[in-house]
Amino acid sequence: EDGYRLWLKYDRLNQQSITFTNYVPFAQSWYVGGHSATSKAISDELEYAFNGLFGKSHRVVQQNAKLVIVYGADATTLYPQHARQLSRLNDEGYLIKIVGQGQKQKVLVLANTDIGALYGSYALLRKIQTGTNKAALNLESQPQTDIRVLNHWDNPNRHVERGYSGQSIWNWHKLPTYIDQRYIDYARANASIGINGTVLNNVNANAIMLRPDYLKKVKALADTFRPYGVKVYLSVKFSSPQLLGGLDTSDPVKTKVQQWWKDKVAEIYQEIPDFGGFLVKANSEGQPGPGDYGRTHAEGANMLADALKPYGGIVMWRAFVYANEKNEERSKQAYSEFKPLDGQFRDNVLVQVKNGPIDFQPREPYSPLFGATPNTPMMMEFQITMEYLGFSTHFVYLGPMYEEVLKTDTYAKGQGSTVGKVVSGGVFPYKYTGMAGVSNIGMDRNWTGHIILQSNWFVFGRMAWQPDVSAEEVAQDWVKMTLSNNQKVVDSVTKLMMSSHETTVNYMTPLGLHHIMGTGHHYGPAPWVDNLGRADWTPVYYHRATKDGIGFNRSPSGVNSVAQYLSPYRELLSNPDTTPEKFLLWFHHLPWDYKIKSSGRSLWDELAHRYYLGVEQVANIGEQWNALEGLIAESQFRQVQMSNLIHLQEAKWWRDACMLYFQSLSGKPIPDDLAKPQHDLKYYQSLTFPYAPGQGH
Ligand code: BDP
Repeated sequence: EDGYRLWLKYDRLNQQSITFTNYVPFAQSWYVGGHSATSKAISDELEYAFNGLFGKSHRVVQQNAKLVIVYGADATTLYPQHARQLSRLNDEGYLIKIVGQGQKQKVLVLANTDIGALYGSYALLRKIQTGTNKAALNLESQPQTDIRVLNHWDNPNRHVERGYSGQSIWNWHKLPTYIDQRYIDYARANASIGINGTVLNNVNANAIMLRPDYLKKVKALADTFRPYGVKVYLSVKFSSPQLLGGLDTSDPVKTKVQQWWKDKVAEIYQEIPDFGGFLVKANSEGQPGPGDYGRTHAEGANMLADALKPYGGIVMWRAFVYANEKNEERSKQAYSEFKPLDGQFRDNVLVQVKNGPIDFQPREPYSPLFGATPNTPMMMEFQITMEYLGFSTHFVYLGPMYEEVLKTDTYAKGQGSTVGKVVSGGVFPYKYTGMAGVSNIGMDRNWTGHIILQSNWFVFGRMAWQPDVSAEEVAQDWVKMTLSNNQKVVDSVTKLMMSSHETTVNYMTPLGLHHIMGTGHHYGPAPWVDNLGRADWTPVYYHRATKDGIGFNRSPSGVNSVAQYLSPYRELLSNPDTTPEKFLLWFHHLPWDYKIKSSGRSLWDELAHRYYLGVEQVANIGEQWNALEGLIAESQFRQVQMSNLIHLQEAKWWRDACMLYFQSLSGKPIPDDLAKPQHDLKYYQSLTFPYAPGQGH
């Protein structure tokens, strides 16, 4: 076991176990209806899974089957008693039913389409893998968002921007002829958690992807993924008409530019009839866009939307912008730019916005764009790759972070208008809804560079399907499927996972600090950096620490970004005494001796306390993990154990560098009971990492 199989391990169950005896009849006689490629994919998966789990697998005719998986007309004719329930489900939903008694007992997986049946089959396998009581097999599920996509920041040369798990899994050189087994396993893994799309290339897009020879390669991937319900999308460069088409402009209102896109889109659909659409990063961090011609984001997005519309394609237009003419404070800019455009986008455009208003920090308040646009679907963009969270050596489960964001109330239509509901169309009736996750996948044997980080891919899929699913429940499933069903392992690892995000925030950016990491590569702490191309790239801009205090005043007496939130959240955030402590220094600049409500400590002491606590918590992860030796497969165990050692070193580095730096401003002592930093500030400031992974466009 080296992690390659992810959560689809299907290792042999103990013959004495209840799970084995409960489910073995199904492995001995199962049937899958239909003749599509997806129906074959279901059969292949069952064959593989049942042989693994039970050591046997027999496909039989429908009449003799104890497990029947059917969809569409087959489902409603064979089981008319469930037709009503089925008709209430969408195309991707499924029902799992246990019917009859004793020898006559059957399990039914019913759906409207083959893809629904595929999702239902994976759900059933998950129930078996996690040892679910057979009596509990009565499920009805359908995705709450339409577009559930991974965003790969992968370049054509196989470098992955912000990737920490090796090269890109797309071997453009050998495509379209060579179909790596990894592509199929990738599709299986995604289908098993409900991910139904993939944007193959980096948002800092290379126009080459739209060249005819590359489209053939894209087609080969699309053909490979199709049986698994995974659609292919591309990131496009807005200046492609010039770069590829030789036009003298890419101005979206020019007919020749519009025609170029129409022709290109027609060419794509010729190859890939179910192509998903485009993802666009425009007028952001140097990328071209409609703003280059004085046009709005809506004008740019609509031009592409018009080209895609006849084929059912969509545009995901990113709201990650921070260079507006008003030169506003960075956290305010996306809202300022996009809120006024609400209602101006075509109905096949979604605006894709990062979860927080700055940039994937270890913790951010939600972006106020969620809840602000009744007429424009806001699509969630989470980062799964660990750009700001320790690359691929820190033990961090992101479920609780995603959950925190999705459960926050925007009050857009009164109480209960959570971000998750906005995203899934439950607050405003969006035509399309979606969630994107910036992928953490690479060529590393274990896919994500760290076994535990596989769980972030897993939880992203589960939360995109069901934004209100509990992070803890998902963690448990993942541990059981990936590591072990042993109760001690499940309890212990789930517990570590559930507190791991808070732990990381403690030793990196406690109390609402943000953007204090190393320049460019974002590896390690560098809160002292004050001289970059833009002030709003520097850590000092964000923490604003001086001898008097620390934090960014975004309250009404400062830059007033709180005004972008709705009441009563806005008022809550306006006052340090009512601001959740986790966001204190995000919204307020406070004196070092400001008294922290929850602890009674001074702000300085609280900061110290959290940095030190974070390191203790990381040490605890290592100890708890070591206690599981022998209960987890050797290779998985060692991989995590080795990463834990690096994790602890780096947590100490974060703590010591930040403490010394902030101390140089506050002049306050590190409390006596806390260990003194290993080195002096100069030492930490002198560290350089020219070859840190993941940087560069
Ligand atoms: C930042 C990353 C940069 C990405 C950018 C984006 O540092 O590599 O290109 O986000 O999302 O966090 O476009």
